[in-house]
Amino acid sequence: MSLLTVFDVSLLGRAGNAALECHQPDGSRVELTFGDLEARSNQLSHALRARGLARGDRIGFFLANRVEVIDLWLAAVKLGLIVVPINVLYRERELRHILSDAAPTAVISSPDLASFLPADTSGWNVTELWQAAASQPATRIAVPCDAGTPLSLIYTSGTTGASKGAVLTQGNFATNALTLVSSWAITAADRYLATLPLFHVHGLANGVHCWLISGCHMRLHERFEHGKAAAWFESYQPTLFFGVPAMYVRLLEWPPEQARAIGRRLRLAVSGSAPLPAEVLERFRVLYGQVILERYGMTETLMNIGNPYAGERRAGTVGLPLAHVAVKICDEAGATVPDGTAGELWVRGPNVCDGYWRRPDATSAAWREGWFRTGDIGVRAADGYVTLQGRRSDLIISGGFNIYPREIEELLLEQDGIREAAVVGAPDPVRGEVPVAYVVADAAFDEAALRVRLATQLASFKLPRAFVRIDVLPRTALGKVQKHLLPR
Ligand code: MLC
Ligand code: AMP
Repeated sequence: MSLLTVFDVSLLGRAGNAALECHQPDGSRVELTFGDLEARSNQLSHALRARGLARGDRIGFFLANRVEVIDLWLAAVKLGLIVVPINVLYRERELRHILSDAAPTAVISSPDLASFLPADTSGWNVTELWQAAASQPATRIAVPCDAGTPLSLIYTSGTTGASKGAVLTQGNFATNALTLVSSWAITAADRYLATLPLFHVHGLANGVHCWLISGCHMRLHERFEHGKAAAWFESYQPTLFFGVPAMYVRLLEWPPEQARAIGRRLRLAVSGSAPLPAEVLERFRVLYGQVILERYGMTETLMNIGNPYAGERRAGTVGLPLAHVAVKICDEAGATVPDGTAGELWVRGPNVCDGYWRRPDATSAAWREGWFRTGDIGVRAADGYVTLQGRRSDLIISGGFNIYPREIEELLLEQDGIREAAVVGAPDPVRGEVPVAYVVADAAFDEAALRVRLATQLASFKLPRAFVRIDVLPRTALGKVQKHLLPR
């Protein structure tokens, strides 16, 4: 079964139903039915074909949330293309790496973002491409695809510092969303407020796919803006919201009467991508009258474990394995540990990606006898609830965006005046963690100039919030930096 078959229940079966509302970057308001989305993506399929794209080709998008991202996704499903979503906050260094690794035929972008792409990128202007599509026929082209057809290369930071493309198939996306729609009782009557970025799996694989499969209504915003979010809840009256913990922390700022009114309309609020502090869950429950459902996933596996919809949503835990996922918790040697003992989570199921794009070494390091090693450390209670306790690597998660210290450390070491560098996560009340750099630097070190330089190279969420100068990094006898000994 291809992904299109399950989308067709909405694209064809609910063609006349209102599907999507959003504001475009030029301020214009768009309202579309599922039939409109079908026609638009058909026209785009013809336009992409006319530009030479065929099954298996990669096509990147470097765009903020807007309706064209949806059109592109649907056209790719129909043509068997492989979409490469690119975080709009990425800058030169990150962009260069992804583009050289994925080698997309082109990257679709808007003028404001296109200027950040390396000069040798084959960039397609979003407005021009959609203008060309508007004169194409609205008849469907559907290339035969099945669950094994790759649909997306999504870059996820690796412990090596350079990110790797997880090869996600049509079957991965279908399995993930079909399970979530049934597990979370999502129906065509729901109203989903979408503020998560569409270039990551939380907004894309969960948000967009649950919407298309259930046939509910979606309001899409360019991004979450904490000053406006509560007003959006009031005007749209969603029944469904997916967010990262930083968004829920922001929503706690809202006055109690308004929060309570929003909470009465809300049927389900889901949190993931970073740990949700138990205290935030409790404060949200008191204010909004809703118990947030926390779930756990990854780019490579989509969703793995979640608290139950009908059952105890236990604060501080990520709940129980989802219906299609096998989970085991292992020691370093790969043996299953008893309940109550911490170990690494290994997962297996039709949700797990095919491997890393053109990285057989990284793929064989991450998979063991059909199990994917998540790198997350967790413990299972006797009744099956899983609590995450951290990671094997020193990943920092800031506002739901992942940061691998090694990538920043490598860049710092290339700078004049820096002899040694170590980057760690410091606690932050809203974003969970923020990166802080410890540097051993000589007299040539100029922090202000360095900040300006780094901003052109790295996404803003990766820029160290502080540079702490120290005389020497604490190291083991073997020379490994002991980050836990750095002053915080
Ligand atoms: C943040 N910024 C964005 C942006 N999100 N810019 C453009 N588009 C976005 N989507 C920039 C802002 O411009 C600002 O830049 C800085 O980030 C901080 O923004 P803020 O609004 O002041 O911060 P805050 O209120 O803390 O909110 C940040 C946030 C953002 C929660 C909106 O962190 C966010 O959207 N996080 C979602 C990440 C996500 O989707 N993760 C899923 C990964 S998948 P400047 O220059 O002023 O600093 C995964 C698997 C799984 O992990 O299990 O889901
Ligand atoms: P990414 O590589 O961006 O897909 O991020 C995946 C990582 O986010 C996982 O490996 C976890 O470390 C983390 N993560 C996702 N959901 C949760 C959660 N509910 N609690 C804690 N960490 C989470």
